[in-house]
Amino acid sequence: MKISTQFDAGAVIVIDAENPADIRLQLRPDNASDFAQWFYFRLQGAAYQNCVMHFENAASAAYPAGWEEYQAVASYDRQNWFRVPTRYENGVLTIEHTPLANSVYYAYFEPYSHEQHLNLLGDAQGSGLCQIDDLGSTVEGRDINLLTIGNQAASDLKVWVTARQHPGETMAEWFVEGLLARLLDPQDPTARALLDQATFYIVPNMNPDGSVRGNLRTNAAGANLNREWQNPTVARSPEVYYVREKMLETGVDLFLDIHGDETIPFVFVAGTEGVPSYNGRIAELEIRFKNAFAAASPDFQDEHGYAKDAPGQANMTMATAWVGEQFKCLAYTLEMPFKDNDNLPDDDFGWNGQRSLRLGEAALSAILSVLPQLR
Ligand code: GEM
Ligand code: ZN
Repeated sequence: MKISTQFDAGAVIVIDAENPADIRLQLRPDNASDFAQWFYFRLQGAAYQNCVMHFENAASAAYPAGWEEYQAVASYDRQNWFRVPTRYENGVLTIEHTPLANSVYYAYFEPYSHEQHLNLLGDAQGSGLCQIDDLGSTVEGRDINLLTIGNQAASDLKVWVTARQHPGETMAEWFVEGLLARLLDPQDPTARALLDQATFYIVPNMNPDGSVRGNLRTNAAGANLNREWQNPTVARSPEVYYVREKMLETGVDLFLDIHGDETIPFVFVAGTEGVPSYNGRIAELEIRFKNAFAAASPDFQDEHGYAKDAPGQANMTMATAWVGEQFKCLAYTLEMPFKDNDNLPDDDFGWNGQRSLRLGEAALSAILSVLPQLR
């Protein structure tokens, strides 16, 4: 029996893997920080054996409450992923599964590889409606790519979407894949109406270094990018630095920052109620956006989510707060669950890449609903 991780986003510590009935593992922290929760590994040589995999340090995960009611995902081909029996007891996360083949993968959530990312860029450019620009290089020298879709007319509204500041939140890039596919569909009336009035600036992966490394939350320098927006630096957070510079060049009329949440089993948004300039205009836009989003997707809801920030108490180092304040615009953090969406549960798959992709498609309807009121 063998456990391996030498592939894109592979991450686990093996303590002992001799006995299939007692495989001892640990969560591996991000490469330059203490955040730990993401795991992704390959198990070989255990076909038809009842495998019991214990993560002995699960209680020290970044979000231990993320293990409550959580089920890990598994795949034989890395394309079709399904949930497997998982329990969290006495600080130990245990996956119990009998593989039906000699090679099987287990992960925290459905991965989105760097090859998929590069293919996403190529497919978008191939549409003839999308321009790829390089904004700069990450800490480890990977490209930070911006996709620009639209006529870039001076009068155009500017809609910005960033995703995967936190690399382990792979649902964010699945979401962008869905949003892009619909936006680039010349037969889609919502997409056509949007591109008549707006130019879209989309960064499908803010953190490619952390993604390849199998980090949960930080870039290769150990920076949590969603805490770098007030004072990014090229040395520690070039990913934020270069995107922020481009935003200051283009302006922003609407901003969505796409994330995943380890604990809350729902799809929800978090706005800018805590930034100094928050006012009735933005509050009205938020209501309009959420109503349209709920009409476009039963997977979206506004009952469960983060506690509202008190007036003036927003954390201004976060993307949504900084962008909302800097540009006095509608700005949302959009969260999808690592677990499942409890108002539309799917026992076989939970929340997954395809549901994230469909939500990205639906988000365009919500964006269209507020476009006329953005300025
Ligand atoms: C959050 S995203 C911002 C949370 N916003 C409010 N208003 N509480 C983070 O960055 O910690 C969660 C995530 O990473 O998805
Ligand atoms: Zn996040």
